[in-house]
Amino acid sequence: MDNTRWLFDKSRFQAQGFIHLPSFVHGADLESLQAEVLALISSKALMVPREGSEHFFKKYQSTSYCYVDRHEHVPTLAALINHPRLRHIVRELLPEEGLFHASLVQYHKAGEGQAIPWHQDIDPEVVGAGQMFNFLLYPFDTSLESGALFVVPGSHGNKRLPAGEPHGDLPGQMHLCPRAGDMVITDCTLFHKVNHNTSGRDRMSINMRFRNGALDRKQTSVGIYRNGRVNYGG
Ligand SMILES: O=C(O)CCC(=O)C(=O)O
Repeated sequence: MDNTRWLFDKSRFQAQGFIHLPSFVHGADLESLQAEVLALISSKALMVPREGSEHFFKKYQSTSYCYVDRHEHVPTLAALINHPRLRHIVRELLPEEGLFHASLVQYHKAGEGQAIPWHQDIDPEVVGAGQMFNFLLYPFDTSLESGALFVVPGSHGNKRLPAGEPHGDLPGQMHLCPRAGDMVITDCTLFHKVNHNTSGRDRMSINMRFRNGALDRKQTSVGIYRNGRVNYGG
């Protein structure tokens, strides 16, 4: 996985709350990742069951198919979690103790209009910035039509998302269309969303989440949306 185009600029990351690292995975590793992720999403038994979640889909309009902690079924991903280059960034961000928290594959199927509205992965009033991070890896190219990653640079910290329309525009928003093999790292308090997949192509992301080892899992189980907060832990 040698990659000379790779660079992690910590001060830039800390200022804007995210960073886009092109071509983090490429060549044979990318091909394996693609094949393994396609195999994963073809197995409905490995997906988080959707029965009983109709209220959540309707209210929050977060509709992706999710595969949580299935990295043992995706050997290239399991290896990546412990890859020296990735662990180097984790150490830069969490010098005291950076713990692997969870993996999450999200799938927006062609023709279903799936999306993820504005959210913060953790409650910024409880945890704050610099404590938990998403390492998002894109196995295939994304586009504005299949679902761009929208972010508000500098929105990470202790502020909560303003109340409003789940997908409504926010001041300062911008979007990224990561290509196959790109990594986007975000602070979990950053305001971010994925717009609807209106394309004829499937859209997938892989998330490797790391947290400060001093954080208790109870502190990280609440996600913030523009129209409410959700305790994923139950
Ligand atoms: O799929 C993406 O691009 C972003 C996923 C996301 O918002 C998340 O995992 O919190």
